[in-house]
Amino acid sequence: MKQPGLFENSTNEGESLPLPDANVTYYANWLAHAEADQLLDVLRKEIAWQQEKVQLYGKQHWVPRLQAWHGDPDCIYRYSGLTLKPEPWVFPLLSLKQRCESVTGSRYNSVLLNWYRHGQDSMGLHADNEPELGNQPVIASVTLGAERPFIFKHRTTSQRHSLTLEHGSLLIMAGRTQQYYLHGISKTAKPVGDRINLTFRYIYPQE
Ligand SMILES: O=C(O)CCC(=O)C(=O)O
Ligand SMILES: [Mn+2]
Repeated sequence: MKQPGLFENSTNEGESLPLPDANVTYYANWLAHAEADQLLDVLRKEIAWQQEKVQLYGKQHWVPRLQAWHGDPDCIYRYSGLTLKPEPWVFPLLSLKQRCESVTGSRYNSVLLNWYRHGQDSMGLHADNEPELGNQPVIASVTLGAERPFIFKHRTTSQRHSLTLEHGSLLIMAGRTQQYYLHGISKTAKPVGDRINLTFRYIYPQE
């Protein structure tokens, strides 16, 4: 997966979202446009994308998107009833991880990749609050490709906030965000191109 020229001159100031009880920072154009294009292309081709099945109310359903999980060998992740064993770190995921670490000052040992092929691919409202993520995880989310609204829903007030995640952007969810909010990507009937999202996470070892 060696690709020279990725990740050049790509930094800007983050903006803090006005969400009560949360700590969310958004960096538009975190990656320069050309490198985001190149990264999207590389990930489409080089990642071993899988479509998982989950059990819901006794019925098997295809997850409406493609996924991949990379990280340190001991990072076993249980997610919506799935147990994912990681693929190893490869370029450019490792470089991207290191760049996320330098923005947040937190460490990551794994990344979940999601490929939304079209408007019918989605992710239901959920929180990244599995026990292995620990208390108040700092999640770094990189978006490439088509713009889709990212929805936050406050768990008690039900207040919603929609944020369009742009090509090459970085979203950091920290503090009490997972405790107070659900988030997700809805389906849309509009014609939209494909989108890849990467969420860098730190998984604590489980006994
Ligand atoms: O695609 C996105 O922006 C969200 C992904 C997400 O919430 C997750 O992987 O847990
Ligand atoms: Mn999530």
